[in-house]
Amino acid sequence: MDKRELILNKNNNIIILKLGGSLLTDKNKPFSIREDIVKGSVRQIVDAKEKLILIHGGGSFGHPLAKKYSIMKGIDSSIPNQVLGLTETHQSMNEFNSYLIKLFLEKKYPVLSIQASSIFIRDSQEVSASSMEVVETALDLNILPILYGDIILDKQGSFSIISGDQIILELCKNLDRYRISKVIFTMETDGIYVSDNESGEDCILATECYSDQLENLKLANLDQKIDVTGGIKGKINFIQKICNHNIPVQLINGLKDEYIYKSLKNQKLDCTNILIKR
Ligand code: IP8
Repeated sequence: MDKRELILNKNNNIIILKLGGSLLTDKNKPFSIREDIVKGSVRQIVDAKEKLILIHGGGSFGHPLAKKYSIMKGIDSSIPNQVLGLTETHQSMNEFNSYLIKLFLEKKYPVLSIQASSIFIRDSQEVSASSMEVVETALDLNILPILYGDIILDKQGSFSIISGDQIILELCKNLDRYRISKVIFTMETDGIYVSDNESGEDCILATECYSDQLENLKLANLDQKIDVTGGIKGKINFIQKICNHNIPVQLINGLKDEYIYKSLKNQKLDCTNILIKR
């Protein structure tokens, strides 16, 4: 039996954990890290010792620059220095990611930063993944792969942004040798809030919901900060697509005591669970 077969025979379940950019940074203040929250999140991941892939969002390192240069709209020669702005956006995300990577390494926890802009390319509306081998081989070696919202180039010679949520969806579609047991979105709220016609309450937490009910949820109106990749409505759209791969999704509050740890350990939480009908 070769090494690869041995690995395949082992338990190959993994979790995908997303740490939202608005949780980790102050989205209203460019380039500001919420250090205590980031450090607390890293510690909980290290303590949990679960096999996972970590994804983080852009927060104040990605969205303000992406907005300033209209990166989402693609190449536009009327925007001064747009291509330079594209590369600055990428570099800004790298710097934020390096901060996280260093925290893991200080705890002697093996992590590998994988740049989405190097492994994905867009072709019209579709994202294609050149290879998931790097991610899977890192997992084989018990290395925690870390990916993050980034810029993405496209085959038509333009560019846009690939959000952390889109990266998760691509992993759900393309991972071959690993089975994703759940996707956790860590945010600064308890989950999805809805308005309830029956009780007349206009903001209650949806604690459990089947993926096929997502479409009909009456979302409560919550404040939105700058988010070039779509806010909660965009997130629900991605969640539906993730669930189409039979993967349950959990949305949790990363500000609550040990919630990241507890979620990784499948403990009971006050949060939103999106379930799959079997
Ligand atoms: O915060 C966006 O990633 P997200 C990344 O996951 C950039 O939407 C560069 C704006």
